[in-house]
Amino acid sequence: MNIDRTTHNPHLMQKKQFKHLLLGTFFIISVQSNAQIFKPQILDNPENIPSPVFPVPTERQMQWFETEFYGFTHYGPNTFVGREWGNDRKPDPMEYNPASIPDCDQWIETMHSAGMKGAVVVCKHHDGFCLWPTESTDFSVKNGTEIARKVNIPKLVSEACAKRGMKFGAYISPWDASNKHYATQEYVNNVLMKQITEICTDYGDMFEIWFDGANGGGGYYGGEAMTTRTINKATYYDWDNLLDSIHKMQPNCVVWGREYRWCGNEDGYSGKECWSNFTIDEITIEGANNKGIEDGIFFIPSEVDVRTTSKWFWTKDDEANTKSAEQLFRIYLESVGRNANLIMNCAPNTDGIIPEPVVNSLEGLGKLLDKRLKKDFAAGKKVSATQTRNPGNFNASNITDGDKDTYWATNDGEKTASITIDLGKTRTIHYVMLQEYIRLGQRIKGFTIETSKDNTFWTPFATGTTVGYKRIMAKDDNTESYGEGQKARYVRINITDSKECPLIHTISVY
Ligand code: FUL
Repeated sequence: MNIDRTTHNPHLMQKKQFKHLLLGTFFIISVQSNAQIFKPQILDNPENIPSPVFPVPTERQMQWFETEFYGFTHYGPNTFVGREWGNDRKPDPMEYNPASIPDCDQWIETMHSAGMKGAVVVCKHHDGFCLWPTESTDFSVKNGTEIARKVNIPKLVSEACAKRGMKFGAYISPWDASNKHYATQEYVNNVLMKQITEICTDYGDMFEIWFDGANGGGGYYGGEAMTTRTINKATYYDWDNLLDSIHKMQPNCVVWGREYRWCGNEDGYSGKECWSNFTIDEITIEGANNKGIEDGIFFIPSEVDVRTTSKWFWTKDDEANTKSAEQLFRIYLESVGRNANLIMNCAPNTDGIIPEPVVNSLEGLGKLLDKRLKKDFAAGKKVSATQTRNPGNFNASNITDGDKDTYWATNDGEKTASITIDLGKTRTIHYVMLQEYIRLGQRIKGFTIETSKDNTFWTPFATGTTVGYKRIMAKDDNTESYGEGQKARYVRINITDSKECPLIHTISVY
């Protein structure tokens, strides 16, 4: 593979940014002491743009964050044999046995009704079966039943997404329990890489690729059932090389474990304090996946992965465990509302459709999102702030102008401030949503929210720590129920601590 590690690897790029920052600082110091001789460009900042607080997101990470909420489909041989992993069976392509062409349009329509903006489709799970006609192995639809041979799941899903303007992503399990080359270099170079290449070149634009850290060790491996073949996950898959190659094929696609991270649980919540800052040695730091690392030097935001039932693959019995729309709404608040993206599993059944109980809950979720988080009482309303960065275009009115590219800021060194929004009339407030301008880094470390009917007497609403891309605060940060709300005309946000001058592009009130 022909790779340029410096321009395509975000970690090397972030290291480079850091080095430039240090060099920049040195340069400023050295030119200042020789001010008569040089007129340094580096000090020109006519718009008074605040300096970044590193690490900062790449453009593709920004686009990923803006996708916020999307679906996951676990479907394949496991669906037909009632297993979650399927690593203990002799690989048999006939096990994947759809009676008719699966209705992928129904999958995506269901996700759309829930308010999702994309779909990540399992193309190959741990059992190694490929749901598209790959050249990389015989264990695929190519050697399946008459109907299976006509079905290409990534193709059908990508087309259904494109039809609705939804984004497309893919899951490919690096661990392959049936491939006889697994644990050798041959597997990484000629099996896994071939599979990734096929998926990244044949199905249009991708926004995310999921690699999964699971590795059961054992597997069938073409005859030697359950032989333990452990690998060193940190080195075996040659992550840097994979990352570079994927970006060459899919420039907008973020890569699991490198450009976004697993949130540390499958129960649907991110930490109340959640930093996108991280390190790649997270294993050594307790709880780091869930809350990030305040001073981590890499920008690797969190993604919450959750099931709508209790299993990843469908079984008839498990339909009874379908979470209610209210439960899914709470998960939304505790993921998207806590500076993480949310990927929600929608498992199709043996008839090739997402079953009715799950459809009902997802539609219900879409309705709750519309009812509770759509009409923004603060949109276009009057805002004032105790401090505003000057000179420049950083007025508090930027916070309610509906433009994510304009933001309010304070002067350098001013790390606390209060912002007051006048809603124009008394409203019943359930949620306050805050968004930092994270293109220049996640900065806020503490804030409180208060409300008032008369702009004189204030009642506490909630207290939080960091904000990031998006933080949705319920009354007392209690996500358990919708509650009564709090009646008020004025909302005041007090920033109590920040790494550097805080930058906020939007505050919404619902
Ligand atoms: C886990 C896997 O082992 C599960 O089967 C599922 O695919 C989930 C999303 O990730 O690590």
